Amino acid sequence: MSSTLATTVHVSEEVAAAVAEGRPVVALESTIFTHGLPRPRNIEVALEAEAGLRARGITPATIGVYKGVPTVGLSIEQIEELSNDDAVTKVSLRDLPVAAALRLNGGTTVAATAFLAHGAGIKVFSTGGLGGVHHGAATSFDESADTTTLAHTPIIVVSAGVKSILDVAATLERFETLNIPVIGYKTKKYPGFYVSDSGFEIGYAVDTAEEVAAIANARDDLKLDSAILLANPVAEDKQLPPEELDDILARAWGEAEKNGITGNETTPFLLDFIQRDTHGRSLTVNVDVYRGNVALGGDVAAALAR
Ligand code: PSU
Ligand code: MN
Repeated sequence: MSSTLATTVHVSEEVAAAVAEGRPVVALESTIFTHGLPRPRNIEVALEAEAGLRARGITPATIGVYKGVPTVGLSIEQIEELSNDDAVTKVSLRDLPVAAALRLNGGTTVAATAFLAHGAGIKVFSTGGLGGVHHGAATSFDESADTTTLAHTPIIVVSAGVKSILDVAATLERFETLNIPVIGYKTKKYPGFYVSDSGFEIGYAVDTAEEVAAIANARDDLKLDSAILLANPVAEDKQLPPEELDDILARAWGEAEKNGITGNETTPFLLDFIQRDTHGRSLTVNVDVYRGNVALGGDVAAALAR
């Protein structure tokens, strides 16, 4: 598929060539390294994800906003610069025109990354955890734009579910309402990001990347425009102890409330709290989760290219 993006968007030559030739490409987001992970781990993780894909002959397309230019295929230098920029903005889809016009540096969320990746003709996108419905959303209205954007962005998103900081039940209901299929990779238990089982069941499980590719092809044949969510749990021996999680989450929420944290600051605040509270153990899990999703995204991109 050719690009439908305006010329103000920059698609790197490497990514444009791979897409044009039908070679496997995996999109990667940038909020994970601008707002999700602490320095210097953020940059190591971002570059390791790219290197791992390249070693398998798969083209990585890390997506973000560099000096106002929405960029599909950031260079290593650009990734380093965004990782170290204290003023970098968290850019969801609504922020994209503002960041472009005001020449901001931005880390793109799942919503903004999926939009740009699809526009560039990329079919697979790997991330850590998705945004979703926050606890208390019935009165706060805090639901990530990830859900509504994925409802009309036909791409495959590989994640380890939604972060356990969210209201998982409500988020799964939203996916149903928005016609977004959730497919478990080798499981019917919806993963909970830090833990391999959130406690919620999902309808479908697949065992191979080929099946995922077939589902995406059927979606395209049917001219449906929703994303397909591939849920890939962290291995049980690498998860955070599930019995500790509820207590950690309760305290994370308490701190957020006490500090008056709202809006798009909520997710980074909670992730940071959990990292400090677990003395970095959640960070190790976060990185393991991300590695697994990048590898599986590579498998799916390769299957689609066959
Ligand atoms: N998962 C992580 N770290 C992150 C995020 C997800 O492990 O930083 C980011 C993603 O970019 C996601 C965003 O799109 O958090 C959701 O933010 P919000 O709830 O404000 O929409
Ligand atoms: Mn929000």
